[in-house]
Amino acid sequence: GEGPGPDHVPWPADVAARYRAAGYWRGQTFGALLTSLAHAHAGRLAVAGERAGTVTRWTYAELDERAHRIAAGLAGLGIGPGDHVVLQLPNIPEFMPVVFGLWRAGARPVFALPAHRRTELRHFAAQTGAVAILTVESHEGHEHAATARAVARDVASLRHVLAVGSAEFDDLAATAPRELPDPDPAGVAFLQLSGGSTGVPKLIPRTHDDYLFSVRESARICALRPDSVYMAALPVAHNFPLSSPGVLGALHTGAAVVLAPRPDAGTAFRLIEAERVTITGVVPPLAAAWVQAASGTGRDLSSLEVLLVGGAKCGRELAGRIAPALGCRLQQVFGMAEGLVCYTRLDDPDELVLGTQGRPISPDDELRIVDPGDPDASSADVVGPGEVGALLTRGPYTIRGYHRAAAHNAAAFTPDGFYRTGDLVRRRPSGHLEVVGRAKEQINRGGEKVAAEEVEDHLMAHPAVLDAAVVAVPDEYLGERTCAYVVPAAGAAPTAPELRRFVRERGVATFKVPDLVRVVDAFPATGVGKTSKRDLRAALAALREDG
Ligand code: J2J
Repeated sequence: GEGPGPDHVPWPADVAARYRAAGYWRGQTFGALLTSLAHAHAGRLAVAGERAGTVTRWTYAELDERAHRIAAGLAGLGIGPGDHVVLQLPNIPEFMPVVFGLWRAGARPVFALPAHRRTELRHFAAQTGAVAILTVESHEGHEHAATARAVARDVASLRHVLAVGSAEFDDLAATAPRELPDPDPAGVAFLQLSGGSTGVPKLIPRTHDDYLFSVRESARICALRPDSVYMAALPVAHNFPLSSPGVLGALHTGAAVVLAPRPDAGTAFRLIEAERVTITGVVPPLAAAWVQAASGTGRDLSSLEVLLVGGAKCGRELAGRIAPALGCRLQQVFGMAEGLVCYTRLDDPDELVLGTQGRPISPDDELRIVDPGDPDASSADVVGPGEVGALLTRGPYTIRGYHRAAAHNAAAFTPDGFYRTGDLVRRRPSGHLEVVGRAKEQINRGGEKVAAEEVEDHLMAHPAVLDAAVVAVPDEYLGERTCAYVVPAAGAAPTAPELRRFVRERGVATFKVPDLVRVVDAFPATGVGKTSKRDLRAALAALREDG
C-alpha cells in the first residue's frame, strides 16, 4: 500500500524561500510572540472571560506567566516537542494560556470543538498518536473528562487526561516556570480540523510561520488597534474566531480578548456592553438572530465597530440589515481552515461589502477558477472572467497536504500544489469573490460543516440499513440542513427516530445527526451506477412542494 503519508507536506524549497524573502514568514514561533507581547503590553488587559460563574481578567504579563507555568508543567509530565495533544476546551479564559503553554512546550494542539464526542476524539487521538487529551470536567451538561477517559482506554498512545478545573490541572498550572527550547517556526504548530467531505475528518497541519502571517495580515485588514476589544462568540478553537482576525489577531496587536461563553444575543450583548467590545465574528444564522434581538435590546452596543460574518454564505438581504440594526460595519469573510481567507475591506463600496465574500489576504494567494466538471483542473480549464467555476488555491498560508493522508491528498490537491476548495465562485473585476455554491459532498449547516460520507458511514453501521445518502436541504434559519435517504436491508423497517438515536449514540457531534431521515426503496442512480445526489435533492424538493 501507499502508507499513511507524512505529518506535513512542506512547500517546495524555492517557494518557501520566496515567502521568506517577501517577509511573509518571519521565523517567529507563537511562544516567542507572546514573550515579546508581554514586554510591549505587560499591564494591559489580554484576556477576559468566565468559567463556572467566575470572571477572570488577565493582563499580558499574567497570561505570559501562566503560559510559562503550564509549559513547564507539561514538560514535567514528559509532554514535549512534536507530541500531539487533543485539546477540547470551550470558550473559557484558560484556553489562551493553555494553547500558548502547549506551544512553548513544543507540543501540537489538535483543535477539537466542544461539540465533538468520543468517536471524533478517538479518531483525532489515534490519527496523531496523541499523548494527552486536555479538556474540562464538564460543560453545558456533557461530561467531557469522562468521555476523554473512555477514549484514553481505547487509544494506547494516550497517557494523560487533563481537565481544566481539576486539582491535577491546578498543580500543573502552578509549576515553576523554566526555560524551554523554542521549536522550529517552520514546523507544525498545531492541527486544525477540516470540514471535509469524506468519511473521517481530515487534520490540517499549520506552521508557526504560515499561520502568523495570516493572523498578522488579518489584524491589519480588520484594522485592529491596541485599544480594540475582540470578542470570540463562536467556539474559539475554530479557525474563524482563532485567526480571522480572531483571538490571535487581537493579541498580536496588543488588544484585549473577550471569550463569550455562549453566542446567543443575550450573552453577547451583555458582554459587548460590559467590555466595550469593538469587533467580533459570527456565522450568518447568528447574525440574523442578533439583528432580530437588537431592536428590543436595552444593551448599549455603541462600542461595536465591525461585525465579521462568514463560515457560510451571507445573503444580500441579511447583509443589508446588519449595519442598520447593530450600528456597525459589516465585514464579510470567506475562509477555510486549510488556509485561504478572503475579506471585504473596510473601505470597500457597499456594493462589494453586501454582495461579495471578499478578496484574498495576500497578492500571493494564487487563485485558479476552473470548469467544475474537469478532473485535472489544469490551467487550460480556467473559466472566462465573471464565470462560475470551482476554486483552487495555493499561497503562503494554504497547506500542501493533510496530516498522514497520502491517498486523500492525491485527490484534494493538484499535482502543482493547488488545494481544491470544493467551492463554486465567480470573480469580480476587483478581485472580489462571490461564493455561489459548492461542488463538494458537504452540508454547511449554518457554518457547521457536515461531511456527507461520514454520516453515511455511521448510518450504514446500522444492521437495518442497506445504503444511505446524505444531502443538503434548504433551511430558512441555517441555510441548509441534512437529510439522510436510507434504503432498508431486506425485511427491515428502520424508523427515523431510531436511526437518529443510533447516530447520536455512536458518539458523534450532535450537529452531524441527520435532521431529516427518509426511508426509500431505492436511490436514483447515475449512468455509472453511483447514487445521484442531484436527483435525490430534486426528489426532496418535489416532496416538499407536495407538502
Ligand atoms: C460561503 N461559504 C463559506 C462564506 C466559509 C474565516 C471564516 C470562515 C472559516 C470557515 C474560516 C464562507 N460564504 N463567507 O476558516 O478563517 C465555507 C466554504 C469553505 C468552508 C470552510 C475562517 N466562509 N465558507 O468556515 O474550514 O465552503 O472555515 O470552503 O470551517 O466554509 O470551512 P471551515
